[in-house]
Amino acid sequence: MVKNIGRKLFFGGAFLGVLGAGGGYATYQRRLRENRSISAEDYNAAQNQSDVQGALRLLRSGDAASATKLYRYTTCPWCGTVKAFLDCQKIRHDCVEVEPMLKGEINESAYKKVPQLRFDKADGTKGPYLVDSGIIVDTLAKEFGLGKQLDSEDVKKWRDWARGPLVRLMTLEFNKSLFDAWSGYSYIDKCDTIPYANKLFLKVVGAPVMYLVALNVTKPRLIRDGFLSVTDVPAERFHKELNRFAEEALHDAKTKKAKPFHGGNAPDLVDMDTFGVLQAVRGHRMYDELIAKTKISEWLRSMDSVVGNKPYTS
Ligand SMILES: N[C@@H](CCC(=O)N[C@@H](CS)C(=O)NCC(=O)O)C(=O)O
Repeated sequence: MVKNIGRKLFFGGAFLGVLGAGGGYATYQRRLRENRSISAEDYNAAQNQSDVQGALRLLRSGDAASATKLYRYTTCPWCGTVKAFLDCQKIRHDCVEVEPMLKGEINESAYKKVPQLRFDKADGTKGPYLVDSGIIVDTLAKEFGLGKQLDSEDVKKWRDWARGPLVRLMTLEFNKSLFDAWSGYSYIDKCDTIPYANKLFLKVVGAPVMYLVALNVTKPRLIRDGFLSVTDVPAERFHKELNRFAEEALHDAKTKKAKPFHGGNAPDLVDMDTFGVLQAVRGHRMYDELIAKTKISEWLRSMDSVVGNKPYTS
């Protein structure tokens, strides 16, 4: 009898496990399809361009008639780059937290990735969107007088580094085990707008997917591109890259002295992108570790002060 119940529980559990894994895989494949259904370039091009120009004009003038909204995931590094830009330039905006599993907040958008910057009017009238962090930041940079930086090879080199290998090393460490991937989603517990069932679904299905993607996609790419070797410990390599940033990007080649920001006395697009990427793990044990173990803590403090953040405490 007890043996029978045990067997039923075992087969029942195995059945649910297979069902969960199958459901997770199907959801993942559907997302990939949706995410590829339209490119950011095509989506942006399909917006009413005179509305976009009008919205950018309002933004530049700081006009109260605009209500700029950043649709994002808190833990999305690319969303962080847009937020860092908006904060550094003191551009008034609200953040809308997108629930990462069903993404109901961006339902009406055919483009399914975040960040998305939406230029509504203050009276609630819907405005156009700009999507893709690189496009958003570059467009705003031109509007806000930072366009010349886009021509600098050095700026380009470090921005590519921040948006490429740095993001990947951070993602790998963030999802290094099933447990880590699960706890990486705990930020969502604080989002009152997200129903409990979605939170659970996110952890049960989302965390294993993130773990598998980190292991099978992110890690091999880092190895292929020479940013990780098979024997490297990802956290150590992540810290090594941040120290390289401190030693090379925050160093003036002419005076041979350290400088407060890559941009000199004020942040430039390199500082904004790098800081923005790292904000994806703000409050996570990875952020405390990078403050304790790398040479960028002073720069982080300076960036916090520019963007108007409270001083960081773990
Ligand atoms: N190149 C894009 C990448 C954006 C991206 O991949 N965002 C992730 C979140 S970090 C996303 O929305 N993935 C699709 C999903 O969650 O389904 C950008 O810079 O904005």
